[in-house]
Amino acid sequence: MTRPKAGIQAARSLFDDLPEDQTPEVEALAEGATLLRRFAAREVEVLLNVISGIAAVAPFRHMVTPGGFRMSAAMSNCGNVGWVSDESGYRYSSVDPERRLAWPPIPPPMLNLARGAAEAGGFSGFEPDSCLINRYQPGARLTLHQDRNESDFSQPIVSVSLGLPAVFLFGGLKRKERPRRIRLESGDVVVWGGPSRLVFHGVAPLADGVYPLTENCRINLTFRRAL
Ligand code: MD3
Ligand code: FE
Repeated sequence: MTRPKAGIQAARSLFDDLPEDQTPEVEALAEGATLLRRFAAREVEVLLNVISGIAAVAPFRHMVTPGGFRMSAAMSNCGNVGWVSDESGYRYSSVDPERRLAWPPIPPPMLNLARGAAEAGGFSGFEPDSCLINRYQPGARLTLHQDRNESDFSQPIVSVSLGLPAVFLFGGLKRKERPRRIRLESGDVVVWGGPSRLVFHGVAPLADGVYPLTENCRINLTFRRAL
């Protein structure tokens, strides 16, 4: 009775020393929305390094909503324009208001990832001009909202999760629709386009945890064609 179990345990201990499974997997979430599990798993470390480089130029900051609330996620941007928020509203700006300088360009490893993911999600020719970098620490969240500051809703959005896992809230086209909860892990990529482009979405408060390369942070990259 104990022999097969011991055998399974022995086999398991062999796998314990292997790296985690990095096989990508495609999951259709809704019309136009595709979860590419582990699509960026092999690039997590490179991405975190290029993000550090961007943050050294354009530091993470907590923006203020038009309603006057400090956002719990810290943000920075790269690209021709960056998403900014203050008392006067949300908008895209070619100038970082903190530094009064242009945002750093999107580094090639990020741009290539965004193009490849859009293609894999069924959107060819995606050329993002903006990448919002959101940094979540435990307790940080993003309340349900729509992304509608972009000029062309036929363009998809590509999001890349890095670091600690998060529960993503995937709602419908009306705010009152109860959102589905989707766990996103480091290296997961989601492409949002077509009928899913204007769905309400958010991020549940980040749980405590430790991810070796980011300590207690989740970082999300959101690639958009803003202009
Ligand atoms: C679905 N960021 O910055 S990325 C945002 O994890 C934002 O930081 C979240 O929502 C984050 O606006 C979610 C996933 C995402 C981004 C844009 C979408 C999902 C979307 C636009 C339409 C539908
Ligand atoms: Fe959003």
